[in-house]
Amino acid sequence: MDLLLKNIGLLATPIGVCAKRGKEQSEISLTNDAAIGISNGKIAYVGAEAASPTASKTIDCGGRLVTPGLVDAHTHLVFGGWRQKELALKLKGVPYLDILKSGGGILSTVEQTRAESEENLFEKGKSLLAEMMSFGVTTCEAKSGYGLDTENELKQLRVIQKLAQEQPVDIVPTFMGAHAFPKEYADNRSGYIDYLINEMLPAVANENLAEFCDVFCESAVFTPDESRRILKEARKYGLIPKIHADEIESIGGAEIASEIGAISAEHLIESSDAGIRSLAENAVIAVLLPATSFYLEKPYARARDMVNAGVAVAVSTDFNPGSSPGLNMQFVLNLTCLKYRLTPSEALTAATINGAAAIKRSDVCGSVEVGKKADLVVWDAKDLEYIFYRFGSNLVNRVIKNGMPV
Ligand code: IZC
Ligand code: ZN
Repeated sequence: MDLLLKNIGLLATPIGVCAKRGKEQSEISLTNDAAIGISNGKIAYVGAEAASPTASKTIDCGGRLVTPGLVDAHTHLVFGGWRQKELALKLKGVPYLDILKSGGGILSTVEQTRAESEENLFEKGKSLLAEMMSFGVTTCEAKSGYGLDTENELKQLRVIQKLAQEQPVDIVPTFMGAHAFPKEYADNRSGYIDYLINEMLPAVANENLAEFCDVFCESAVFTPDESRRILKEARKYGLIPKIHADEIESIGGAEIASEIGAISAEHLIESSDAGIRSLAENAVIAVLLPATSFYLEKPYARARDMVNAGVAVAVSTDFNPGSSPGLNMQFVLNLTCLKYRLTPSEALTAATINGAAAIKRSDVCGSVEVGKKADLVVWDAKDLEYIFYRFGSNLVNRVIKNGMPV
């Protein structure tokens, strides 16, 4: 054994390699006085400290809580600039999509991202990932969508690829050319969609730069028909569909996710009862983003109803410069309990194994079990409730990534 974590007061983790739905979402394993053995970056022992193997190095966890590393399954991590100037508009009551309509919002980030070099985007992304990990995240997803032309979408995805290679957080890449209509195509929607399908998608697939394809489905952005068409084409290139659905308006986004067999549907603030039922019936994971509801001052998605209906619920930051300029997953944990009314056990599942399942990584991370990556958080806490109850402080004592103390 390379490393033994001993004197773990409480180990709290979901168990298994699949998304947890319904009652299963609350069924986590709780072990007092535990130890975790690590070999070659993977978990090799989990159990009673008394029976633990010897190791060349030991970390005394001081009776603290240990959980799996958190999984942030929905981020727009790589972008140029910020959008603090929109705060004044927001305070005047200008809606998020009206800012986009007037050429700001996502389009302002597109301008700043196009103007930025690959090197600068890489350095910025690297420092943001270090901050994310300091809050307990060991795996995340990252979307393109601030290039909106072939050259700049590829640039963003190459930055994501290089970040995945050169810093410790595991990153899963998503192509999101369908994030907005670029100004060159403001009056030619079908022209942009043809360009996306005929040029961008093949280029992304050719360089193997993405695993998923996502679309911002809203009546004012990509309509349900346009979203369906793009995601079906993406599938032909092996990209798995994801969809930003029913964030601002209830337009049947959840139903489209079900119909096309998306792995996950994101936001779902305005989803209908029928939409929720369809997610459960088709085993689509709901990736809910409470920090976006907080920041846009919108209602919170019906997470409680979703869990009760048998939908696997994951939670993520939606980190982006417009609607969620925060990357602290611990704040998301607080909101998951307080606003979504999930219990700490359900919320832990949402932020670990269910997030991992939404990005096809639940076989390698998202729980503390022999054979999985040794991605762990040692918390400055003695019990699970504490990390959901406290807010505003960073409660991470130490992060272990691939068996290495960070
Ligand atoms: O930059 O505003 N919702 N896309 C969909 C975003 C938010 C990101 C942004
Ligand atoms: Zn998003």
